[in-house]
Amino acid sequence: MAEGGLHSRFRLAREIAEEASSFLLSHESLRLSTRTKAENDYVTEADRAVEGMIRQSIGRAFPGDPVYGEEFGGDTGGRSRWIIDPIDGTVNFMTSFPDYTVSIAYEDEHGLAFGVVAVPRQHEVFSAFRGEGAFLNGSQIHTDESGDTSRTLALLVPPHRHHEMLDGYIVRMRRFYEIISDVRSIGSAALSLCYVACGRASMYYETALHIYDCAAGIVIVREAGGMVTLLSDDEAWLDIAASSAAAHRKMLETIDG
Ligand code: 2AM
Ligand code: CA
Repeated sequence: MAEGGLHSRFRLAREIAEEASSFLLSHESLRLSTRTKAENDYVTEADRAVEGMIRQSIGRAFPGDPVYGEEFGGDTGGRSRWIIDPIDGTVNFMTSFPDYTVSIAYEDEHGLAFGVVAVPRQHEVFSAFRGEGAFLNGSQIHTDESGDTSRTLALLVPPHRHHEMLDGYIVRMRRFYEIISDVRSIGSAALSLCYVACGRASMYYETALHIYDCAAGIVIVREAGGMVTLLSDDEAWLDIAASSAAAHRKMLETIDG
């Protein structure tokens, strides 16, 4: 696709993310309409409503574009597709914890082309287009490349849906304490990636994610100067390590032990 076509999709993605953000802020009461999809895996009326809105807007502007989303599935591996998560951090939304996001990405034959992550409660929108840098509310952002991780945060999220994997993760988590100041666990993969992108944390490590949780955030980290390694390549089970470029080797060594 010509760059013009991609840029108009990027513009649309930013508009949609803002609309979805306003909708979620004014419909937070929908958090009470929760259903359980699987153990520790929930969906609210808001997840479905927002995915419907996003699909409608894409369909109106670009009929025929394949869309892959968490709630309604769709195209999983074509050459070009939208990858959307209407609410990343559903448990946060459900419990009124403020860290939930709307995540919209686009992938073409060269890989991930752009990503937009809106954070309704913080009135923040992160976005990045391949080769053009990463932005937070219009200002360019960069990873923390100071190289000294001892005063920075690592975002570590134990595998809460796979308790059999907890022990191994906690051993790795213990090693992280040797190289960083402290640990946080946000509960939205998209937001965790954005926090690495803008230097609020220097590392993020989580396992067993889906591509829609992290596609937009991956572009944003890379365009902010950081590095992302996918430690597994199954898009329904992604183990992800993201950090500043300066800290990436140290991070991978810490995971490997
Ligand atoms: P979600 O809120 O869209 O479900 C929190 O650790 C991260 O894990 C969030 O990005 C969350 O996305 C994701 N997550 C929650 N349940 C999941 C599941 N069953 N499979 C994969 N990722 C999930
Ligand atoms: Ca979701």
